[in-house]
Amino acid sequence: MEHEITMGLNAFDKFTVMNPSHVTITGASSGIGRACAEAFAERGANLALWARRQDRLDEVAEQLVSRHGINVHCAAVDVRDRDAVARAAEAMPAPFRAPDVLVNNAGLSRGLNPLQDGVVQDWEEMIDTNIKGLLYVTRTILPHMINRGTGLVVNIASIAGIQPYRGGNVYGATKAAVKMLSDSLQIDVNGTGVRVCNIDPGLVETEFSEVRFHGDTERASGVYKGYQPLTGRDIADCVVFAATRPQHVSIQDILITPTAQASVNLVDKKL
Ligand code: NDP
Ligand code: 8X3
Repeated sequence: MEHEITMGLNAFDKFTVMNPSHVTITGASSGIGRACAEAFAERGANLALWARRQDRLDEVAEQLVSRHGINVHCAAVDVRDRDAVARAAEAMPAPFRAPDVLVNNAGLSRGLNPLQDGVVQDWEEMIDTNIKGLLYVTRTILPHMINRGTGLVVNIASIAGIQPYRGGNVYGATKAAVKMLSDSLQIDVNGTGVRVCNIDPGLVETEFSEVRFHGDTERASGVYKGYQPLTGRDIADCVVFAATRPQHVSIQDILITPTAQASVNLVDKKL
């Protein structure tokens, strides 16, 4: 799992660079999750990939296995379904049940209505996926990491959980919850050897806006016009950075935006 590199003149300078061998990623069929799969595969990690769209996962797996010769285990899992999460975890080859890295990435936004015009079904989908789904997955995998005494849980939250914007209401609330769960988890796992990294991305061009606008691709592409948005790979690089620090280093929190985005509401667009 790890390579030892000895540096400097005394014992305190000795550190261990982590090289994850097993990584479990939720929401790996698209966007940030898929980019994480690619980035870890390039480093030779074996992958467990979860999402609902099995055909997409199979396509990702086929590509990564042929390019990098790694093992990839795919499972069609809806993280909102607690029993399905438990069954999928049970069905995984043993090393993935206690992966070196768990990337809690599966998530979505639905709609951009002010709260007074909100669609309850959309609210429930976001809450069930972004909060409850993340909890189900973490509850299933974390105890195995704790038993082993190492592991990294990466939670993909959002700038939308720190700063509000019009219509972001429930989505932002779910991401504020993710951030609070990351901060709480830091405390709960303290002393176990398990590390937690919360990542708050700004605007990343993925299928996110297409999902938010229920398939309206024209409206979705408008979100990313007039500036250079982040890519899934930009976020994956942060995840890999956190995952490859020596065991004594914990990257607790990363806020990453496009250079054109100063805050959630201020994007320098040249339209
Ligand atoms: P995408 O829509 O491209 O990817 C979302 C992924 O989540 C897909 O793989 C999707 O797979 C999966 N997913 C959604 N619902 C479920 C579910 N119920 N069970 C299992 N998997 C699910 O968007 P992003 O890559 O942008 O989103 C990834 C994460 O990043 C999300 O948590 C999002 O909130 C967050 N984020 C995104 C930002 C952005 O600007 N794009 C900025 C900040 C945070 P499938 O449909 O196959 O199930
Ligand atoms: C996604 C970023 O600003 O589109 O979490 O909500 S934003």
